[in-house]
Amino acid sequence: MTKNTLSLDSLLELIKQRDPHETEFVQAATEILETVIPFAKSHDKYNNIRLFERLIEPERVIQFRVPWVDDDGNERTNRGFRVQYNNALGPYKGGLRFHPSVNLSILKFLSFEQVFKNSLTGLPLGGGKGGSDFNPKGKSNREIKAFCQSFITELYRFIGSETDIPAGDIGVGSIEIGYMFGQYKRMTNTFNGVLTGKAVSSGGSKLRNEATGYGLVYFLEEMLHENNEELDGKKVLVSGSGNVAQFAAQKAMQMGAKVITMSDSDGTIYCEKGLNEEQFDTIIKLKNEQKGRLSELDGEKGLSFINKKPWDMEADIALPCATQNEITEVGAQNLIENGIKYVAEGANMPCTNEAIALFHEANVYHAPGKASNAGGVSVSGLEMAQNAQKQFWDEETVDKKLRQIMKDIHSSCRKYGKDEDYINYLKGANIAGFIRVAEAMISQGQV
Ligand code: NDP
Ligand code: 2IT
Repeated sequence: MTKNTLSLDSLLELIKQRDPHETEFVQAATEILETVIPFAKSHDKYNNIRLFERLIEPERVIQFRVPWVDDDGNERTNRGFRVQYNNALGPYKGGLRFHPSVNLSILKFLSFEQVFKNSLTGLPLGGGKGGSDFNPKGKSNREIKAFCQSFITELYRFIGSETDIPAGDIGVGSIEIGYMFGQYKRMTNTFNGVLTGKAVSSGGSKLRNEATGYGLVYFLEEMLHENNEELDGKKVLVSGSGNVAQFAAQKAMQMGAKVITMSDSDGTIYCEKGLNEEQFDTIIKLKNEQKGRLSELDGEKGLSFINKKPWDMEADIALPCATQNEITEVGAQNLIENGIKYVAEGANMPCTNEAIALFHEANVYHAPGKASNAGGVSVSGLEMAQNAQKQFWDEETVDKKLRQIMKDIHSSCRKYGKDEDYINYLKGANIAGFIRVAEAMISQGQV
């Protein structure tokens, strides 16, 4: 137990003492608590160390073995996890990540962030995250299916449409969700909204696939409007070339931006004039149909490839859409020197805390993922609503709701993050996200 007074240092000390090796979780907790605790200390209702002790501790962590057989007949074993962080606002909700780097620290950081993100959406969603250290790269379709079926055979007993509703994340898209949903149905003899991100033919929502990337650009549009600027003609750096990156780039291009880069873990593909439709289609085909590497496109159709991240190119806007900590101090410094004005995170925690501090110092507008990438989970929430009502909404209806949610999240960030003529979006998002969760926790007896 910590002392009776609410203190950032003693909470961080408690976290580090309990889980000293969980560096990503410590990073996320520091980023959130540094802004929320000063706010809580000036509001009697929230100035309560015991509330924070509960907020930082996941309600439940589930870890399980995932046995499967590869195409050569070898018995393989991976680790599966689900962190059910906080259900004060609704059933646990958040994605599943399949990537060799997955461990408890990564999933605790993601699920802690998810609690605040889901709160910001205004929807009745608690926060969770799960996944496996399984590496989908280079696996056959049969192997992916076998793995997904085995994974959900273990996880199924802990989830449910009123309990915990997983979705996709890195390495998990509608194909993997489909395999898990099919197996869940067989095991439970139910057809309900236990997973989101399903194909529309299996009860998925229109625009769920596009939602994170589109929502990111809708949020960016709000940031620009705040300064009487437009996306049209702006130079944009996108990192990643998966689900979020593809639809962020597509929407930004539709709105007249020049998307100069996309990337994968080997490096960056670029066209200084901005990708044209043909170049963009080539990238999408390579990634979605051929499962190829961007380096294969070097010298093709006016595209060039470099073996590094996109952050030393000149642009107005950066949209990091790959993974955590992809913008470090050096990357941030390069972006600032090259005149970047806006950074909106499509990925979760793509900027280190040091990088964010540099953006704030340089008055670069920086939107944290928990605000700017909340479009994905928002449309997941809309998918749950459609499933519960046994209805399908058309694309226009979903798009309109998504735009409104992103607009509302921007207003919440502005409300709690505006200092004179600068908006600290991180502070605004953390405080606005905190208030809703704290209110619910307190009213439920802080259990
Ligand atoms: P995908 O698996 O579709 O794509 C991931 C992309 O990021 C790929 O281009 C991948 O390159 C790159 N990448 C992944 N890991 C690394 C790494 N360690 N180093 C460098 N590059 C990497 O995932 P998503 O697009 O769904 O997710 C991207 C980010 O967006 C993640 O941070 C995720 O948490 C976040 N997010 C996703 C949402 C969703 O709805 N899908 C919602 C909100 C946030 P490579 O192929 O070389 O690995
Ligand atoms: O990070 C995220 O918000 C997601 N991966 C989406 C979660 C969801 O439940 O749709």
